[in-house]
Amino acid sequence: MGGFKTLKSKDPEIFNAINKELRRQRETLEMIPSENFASWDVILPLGTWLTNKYSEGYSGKRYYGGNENIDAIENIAIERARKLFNVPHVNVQPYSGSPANFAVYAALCKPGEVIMGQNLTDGGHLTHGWKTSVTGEFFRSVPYHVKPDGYIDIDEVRRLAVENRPKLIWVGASAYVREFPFEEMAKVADEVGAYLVADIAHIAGLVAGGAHKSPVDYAHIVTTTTHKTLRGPRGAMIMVTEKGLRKDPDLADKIDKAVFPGLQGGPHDNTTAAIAVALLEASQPQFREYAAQVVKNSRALGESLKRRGLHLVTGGTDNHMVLVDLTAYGKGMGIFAQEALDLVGIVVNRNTIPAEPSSPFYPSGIRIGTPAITTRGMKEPEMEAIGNMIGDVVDQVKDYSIGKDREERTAEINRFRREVVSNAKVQEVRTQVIELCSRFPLYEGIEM
Ligand code: DSN
Repeated sequence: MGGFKTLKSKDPEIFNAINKELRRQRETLEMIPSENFASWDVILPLGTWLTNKYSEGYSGKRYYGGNENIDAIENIAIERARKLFNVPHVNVQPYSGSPANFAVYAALCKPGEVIMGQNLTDGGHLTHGWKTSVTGEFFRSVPYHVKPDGYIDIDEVRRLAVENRPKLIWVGASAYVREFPFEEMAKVADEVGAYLVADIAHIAGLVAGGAHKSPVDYAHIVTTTTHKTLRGPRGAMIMVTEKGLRKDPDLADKIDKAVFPGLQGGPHDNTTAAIAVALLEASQPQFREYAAQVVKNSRALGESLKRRGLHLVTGGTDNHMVLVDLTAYGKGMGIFAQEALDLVGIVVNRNTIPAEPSSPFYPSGIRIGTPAITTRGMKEPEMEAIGNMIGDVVDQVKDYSIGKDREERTAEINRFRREVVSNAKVQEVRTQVIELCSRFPLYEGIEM
């Protein structure tokens, strides 16, 4: 037992794909802000026999026998999360971030009630009421926006809340580079009697590590995924705060019932164990250093990009990511930058920017994050170098355009794809990326 030997001979197709993915992660700079590298100790429990068990229900109240070890694991995960985030109640069973957010709706809102969240193209998340998510269909979604300078428009939030009397207001986003104004958002929510729910999926590790203000004194509920800055497995948690219990003493019970039996069946116990390990890691002093370095790196990267003439939304960052506005070169340029960067091994995602002039599929920016490369041990000097590499690559795509209609766009993207593969600068930067990655080994000693 153990190792990959049997998988290699039994299922070479899957073995090879997993092996190639390990190589890809080692030889590229992973800069999607929502990704990270979980430690081997976090990864291990995921591939164990814990995956075999059914545990519907909660600790001490399961619908299946044989759950004594699962109860112990879930209790440990809950206790660690309660301590780390300083909250009285935690549910560690949501399968991932979207199901966690759906559970919050299920606990608090009836279909048709008003909810508010940061607009998707202003950096918000699909599950905060965007029109193509069921959350935009089942509830009356009143989105709020960022101002032209990229900061959340609190005056608009207040005006919309007073006019529409939402049941729930989300604070938290997928592409927001400044500290979230938890206190101001709480004042608005309290004024109109709404629940304030902080979705800290992106910044959970920064909050745990003391590098971002905690929402716990301001929000009634906090949701998070566990695999982003928190560096755990793919999973999620819902936390109920003291403030939440003061507003509604049954809130913890409502959340638990919404997760199970409301929305889910058996929890993924292998994930719960891995979450527990990640929470242990996040409570160590080294994790505080990690969280602080993520932000230092993000700031250093931003300064390096600015020196290369690139424009950052809000002019900088307070957290783990920067958002580059490429409109100086035309609208919808994100696709060219993302694909050229992919070729050199700098993995980012194209993203909308405030007042997006194009569309979510052909947006005008790129989002670049430092959580994963900081886990590899990179610091400010490497950020300076990466900023220059990104500057060099973006220089190569400036003269393409997405055209004025679909036909022109297809022709231009095809021309770009033909040309970029043989671009000498792109090839040169690819070599630099490989060299940089080789100095910061990933999953050392793991061979397949
Ligand atoms: N919106 C995804 C991201 O930030 O990458 C997470 O759901």
